[in-house]
Amino acid sequence: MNLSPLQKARYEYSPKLPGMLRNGIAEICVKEGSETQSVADQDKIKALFPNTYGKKEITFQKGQNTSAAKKQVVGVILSGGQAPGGHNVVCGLYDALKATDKNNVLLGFKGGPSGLIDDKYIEFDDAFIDQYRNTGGFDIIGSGRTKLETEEQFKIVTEVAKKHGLTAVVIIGGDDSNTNAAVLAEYMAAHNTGVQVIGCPKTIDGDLKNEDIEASFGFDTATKTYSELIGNIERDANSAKKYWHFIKVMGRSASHVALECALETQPNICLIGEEVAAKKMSLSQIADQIADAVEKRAAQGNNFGVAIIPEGIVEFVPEFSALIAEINELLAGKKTEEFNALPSWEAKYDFIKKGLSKEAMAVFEILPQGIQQQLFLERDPHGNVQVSLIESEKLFAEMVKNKLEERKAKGTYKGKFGTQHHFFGYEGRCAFPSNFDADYCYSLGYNAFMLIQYGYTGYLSKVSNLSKPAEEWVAGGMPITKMMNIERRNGEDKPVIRKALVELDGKPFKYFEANRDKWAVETCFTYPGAIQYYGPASVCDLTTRTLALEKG
Ligand code: FBP
Repeated sequence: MNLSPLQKARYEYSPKLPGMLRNGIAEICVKEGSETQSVADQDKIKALFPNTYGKKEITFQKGQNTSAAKKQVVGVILSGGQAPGGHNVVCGLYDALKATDKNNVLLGFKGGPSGLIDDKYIEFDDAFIDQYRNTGGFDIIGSGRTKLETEEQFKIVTEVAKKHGLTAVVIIGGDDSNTNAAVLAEYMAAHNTGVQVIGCPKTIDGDLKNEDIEASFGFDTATKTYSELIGNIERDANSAKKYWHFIKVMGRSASHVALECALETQPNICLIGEEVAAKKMSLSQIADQIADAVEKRAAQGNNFGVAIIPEGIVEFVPEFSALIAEINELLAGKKTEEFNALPSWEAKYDFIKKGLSKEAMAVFEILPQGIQQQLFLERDPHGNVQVSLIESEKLFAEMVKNKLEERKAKGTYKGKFGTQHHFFGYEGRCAFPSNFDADYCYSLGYNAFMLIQYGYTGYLSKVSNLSKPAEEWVAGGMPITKMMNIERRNGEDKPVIRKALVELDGKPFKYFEANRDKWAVETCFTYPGAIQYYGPASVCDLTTRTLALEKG
């Protein structure tokens, strides 16, 4: 393997554990808290999880380790999109497992949840693990988006577990994967398999958080990476003074990533999907809001600026979601073939016009042609529009341009409007984890093994008090059922972990709201610079503004 100087140096980094886990395995004991209840729909969740519901929250503390000695064979999978720090979860799990008993075994199932079904795995050893310490990516075993959710899959997993003598499975994933971890834990308990299931909270999107889980791992590094790039662009914009930059950032649904980047970089505009939905804003109203800022800045001679657009924005615009729903319907089943066979865009446009309602067509008509075509070309395997592929940064740039031309014609606007577009997503998902993510992830993995060793199942590895130095972090576990409620999914009532959207009365949004009018018109850019790995803790160990505001 070719190693960069930073990679070599990062191998030497010792991730910081919470103080209570630092005294060695022999001195970690459990303090049980009170029994838990699900956040809503208690009776229904209890009925669905008779073996794993209502268990106690637990915290680890310094004291005589009283866990039963038993050989552990643990399987681990990475599930869903990459997030910086995933390798350290595996390393922390491995180190705790080997420190407890060197005969314990850690198997990594490859390519995500499907690895557990197809029985594709490797057994980790020191030499292999050491190549991945403190590095980004999920390439240690790969990841995938197969969902482990059906009874049939659980039966196969039980067989695979039996074959290897697995005592536990650790699932590193987002809200869906951890929901499925809870269902698998219940299945394993109900069938007396003796296999425990523990989850770890992952996603750069930051939407797996609640009163127990303060942050999902990867959010810190990904947002720092995007903020560095946005800050660089702001400085370029402020130097050249000739472009408005429209920057889309990842976040499939919630706008936490966009909001954090805005708090870090103070751009002129940042759209927040949750606010757009709450105010039922139309595309035209959003474009007007941006055009107002462009116009005010132009009046001061500032024909440049930066606008952050969250990836999931269009789904929050009610009229746009209604349009998408109609398009999905219009092309359902065989109608896609019929549509694709039409000889020209004009013929296709005619087909669309006949098929859509008047309201949907009115929205369709205001979209730039490139976006219109995208809506019909980029489809997922179920034939649905792939909303995350819509180039919303271009959509809004184009719509704002049209608005400004109208204003120019009326004589109210006299500026220049040159645009550049960017999409920051994959750039941040495999970055070297920040010190925060390196420490947090290692702690989550280490802690996950302690939960296994103490016999818990259906728990999420929980490390909290994260806005404080690692020494003061609190390690423990929370029954996943505590975070669940019933939601409608694909026409059925399902028990799920509630996805955390941006709270409009939360401190991070309130701070943004209190400052954004000034940021829109003045040039208040801040330049966070690159993630720092070495140097004073006040620079290197800082976590997100979101966490600082929420917990500060
Ligand atoms: P997870 O929810 O699995 O953590 O993935 C999040 C994410 O990075 C989103 O921000 C983005 O929309 C999506 O994954 C992209 O997925 P893919 O890697 O399949 O293109």
